[in-house]
Amino acid sequence: ASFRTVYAFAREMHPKTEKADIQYGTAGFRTKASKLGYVMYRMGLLAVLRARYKKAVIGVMITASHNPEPDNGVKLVDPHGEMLEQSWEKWATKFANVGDDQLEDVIKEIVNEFNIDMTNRVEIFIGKDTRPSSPSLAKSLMDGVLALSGKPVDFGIVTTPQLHYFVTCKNTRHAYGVPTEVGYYIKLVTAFKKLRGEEYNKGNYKNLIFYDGANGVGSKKIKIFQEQLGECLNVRHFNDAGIGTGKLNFMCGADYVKSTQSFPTGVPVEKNRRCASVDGDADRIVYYYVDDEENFHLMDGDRIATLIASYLKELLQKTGIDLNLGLIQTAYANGASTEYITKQLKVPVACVSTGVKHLHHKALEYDIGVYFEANGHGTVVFSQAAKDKLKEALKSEDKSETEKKAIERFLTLIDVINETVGDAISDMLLVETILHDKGWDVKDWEAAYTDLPNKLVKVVVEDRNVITTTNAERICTSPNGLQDEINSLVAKYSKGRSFVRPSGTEDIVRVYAEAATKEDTDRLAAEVAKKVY
Ligand code: NG1
Ligand code: ZN
Repeated sequence: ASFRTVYAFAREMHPKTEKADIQYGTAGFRTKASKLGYVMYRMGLLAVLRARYKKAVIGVMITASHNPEPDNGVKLVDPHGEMLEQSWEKWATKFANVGDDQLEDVIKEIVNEFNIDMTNRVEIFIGKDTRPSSPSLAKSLMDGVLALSGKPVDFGIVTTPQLHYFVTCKNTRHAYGVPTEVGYYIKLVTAFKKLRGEEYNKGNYKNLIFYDGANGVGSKKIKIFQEQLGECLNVRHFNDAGIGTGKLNFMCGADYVKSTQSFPTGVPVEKNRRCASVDGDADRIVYYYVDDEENFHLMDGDRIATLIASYLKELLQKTGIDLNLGLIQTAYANGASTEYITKQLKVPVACVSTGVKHLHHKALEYDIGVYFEANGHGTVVFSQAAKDKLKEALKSEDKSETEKKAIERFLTLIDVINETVGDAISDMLLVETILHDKGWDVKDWEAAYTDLPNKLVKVVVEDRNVITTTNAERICTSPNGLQDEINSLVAKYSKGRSFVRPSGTEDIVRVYAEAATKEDTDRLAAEVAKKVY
């Protein structure tokens, strides 16, 4: 390929407009949409190089998730539907920050380093959220893909997890499913209907959920699910402002509900009604309700994870098959959830650093790995060996009819789950399936354990990177002495726990604290925050 077009295109149509460097972080690049044109062009180039290197389809998602509408962002999706491999993040950063006239040199550098065959024909799958800036950014991205003779395949407006699913399906030659939107709905909806059976209301479970689409792509897509699910799952849908009405994520959506621990606007308050909110690209979900006294109750990612893990454990016991099951959390998981899952459910828990790629990676070590961030991003992954074992057992004559029924249910459950990445709507279908099967309403679900009061504080400092951490970010290794100070503050409070870490997505330090009472929690958070300033 001639790299000359790369420079010409860059200079004429996508010149670098920003002087300041940007960094490919946990969520890819994310900033004001107006600053991203040239970054998109360059990510188009990088995606083609990555695809040629991997000899596979690479995905590119244009979204800024729960950020306000004027923001946008971009993240690359690797061949198996995972986030871009960490060792390539520095290449992404380099591509974004060099001058226009250095682009060709950087391409040559990466081609040499990885011995990339530049004659491969490759496809790049592109998806975008509903932000008004997304179509023009997609155009810049496609120019980058075309400049290196890659083939862009535009899926239009899709959720982040849908794009991950398409990439996985394509690269597994449809073994995971059909790489189209229709294929995605058919897979999930068929499995869900099978699990639900004929009886839609069961015990305390009422077949009605209020759904907050955050005025984003989660609103557009839930409509298609509603059509296909029919009476089977009764979803009443709110916050559907559509494209460009300026309300995306505004006082609604999963991030708003989780971080303010309050009810979103746009959803009518009905006492004891099961509600769920998704975020701006529909990869996160939280549940909540308001009780008779109008108190707000949040069922976050920890709560979803424990529900799923306990259910899978029970079902697994019924199959009579021995598979190992683990739950992956981060330091932000509520201490009460960790205690409940280890002591009562006796499911082993692993703690990893913040960022879905860490959780996903760890989850792959188990036959069944359930992972969730407290903010509602997560899914379940099953090893190929586990799937094979279940399918084999279904044919075996040693298995009883009851066991076979459980195995069949287990296999169907796997099809409701989008294993490629956290998927708000797939997670909702899974939670609804479990609550329905148990005949539970939110209150029964909530009764499992009581969350410890917790608080998350942002601290603005001159350089967030002076704070370094170890042990899944729970201990800080610098600045010197800070951890000792945190230890002595924590020791004053019953059930106290606190840690600090630099954010990977914002220029701040996060302080987390929990303790037995709300007053203690607030005090502990404030005291630790003071040590960070
Ligand atoms: P940072 O900014 O590194 O704390 C935040 C979330 C993560 C994850 C990423 C990516 C918290 C405390 N942190 O990371 O869980 O979702 O954004 O979006 O919620
Ligand atoms: Zn998101």
